[in-house]
Amino acid sequence: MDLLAATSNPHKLDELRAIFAPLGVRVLGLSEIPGGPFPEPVEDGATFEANARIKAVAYAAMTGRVCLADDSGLEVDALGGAPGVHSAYYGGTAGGRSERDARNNARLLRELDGVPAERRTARFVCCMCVADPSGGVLAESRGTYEGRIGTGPRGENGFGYDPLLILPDGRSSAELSEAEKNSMSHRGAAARLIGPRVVSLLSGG
Ligand code: ITT
Repeated sequence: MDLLAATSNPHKLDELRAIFAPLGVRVLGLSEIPGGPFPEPVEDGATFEANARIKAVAYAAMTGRVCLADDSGLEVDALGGAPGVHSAYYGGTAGGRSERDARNNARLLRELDGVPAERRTARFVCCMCVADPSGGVLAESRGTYEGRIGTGPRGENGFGYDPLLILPDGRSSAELSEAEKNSMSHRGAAARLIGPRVVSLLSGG
C-alpha cells in the first residue's frame, strides 16, 4: 500500500516512512509523484489542525491522490504557546532549512533567557490530516510530546528544535535514535492514531 505524504521536510518524511512501515504502508514523497514540482500552499491557518487540512486538501487536489499532511511545531508554556504554528519560521524566513533551524533555536533560547527550569515546560504537537482529491477530509489525528526547553542545544539526531527539548529522563530529543524518538514523539502518536484508518482507506475500506 502506497501513501503520499505531502511534506517538503525530508526529516519528517524519513520519520513517517519508518513509522508507517510496520503497518505495511510505503510512504511516498512529493518528488516520487509524476507532475511535480507542486507549488506549496499558503499555510495561513490559526491552528495546526487547520494547516494540516490546508496542506492535505491542496496536495490531494494537485496530485489526484489520497494524501496525508503533517503540521507540527513547538508550544512553550512560558511564551503563551509560541512559536506554535510559526515554529518553522520563528527566526525568519531567509536561508535554507538548517540555517532556519539554527536561527529558530537561537531565538527560542533568547526568549527564554532567565526563565527557570520549572517554567520551561513545552511540547511538540503534530496534527495529521488525510484528504482525497475532491477535497474531502477522510481522517485526522493529533499527538503530543512533552518536555522542557534546555539552556543550550544537545545531541546530533533529529531536526528542528529536537536539540532543545529535554525529556523527563534528562536526554534531549536529539539524543534519541530515530526509532526511540518515533516511539515517544508527537508524530509517532499521531500516526499510531490515524494508522488503522489509513490502512482501511488504502485497502478499499
Ligand atoms: P511541510 O509544511 O512541508 O510539511 P515544514 O517543516 O514547513 O514542512 P511545518 O509547517 O509543520 O513543516 O513546521 C514544522 C516545524 O516545527 C519544523 O520546521 C520544525 O521547526 C518544528 N518541528 C516539527 N516537528 C518537529 C520535530 O519532530 N522535531 C523538531 N522540530 C520539529
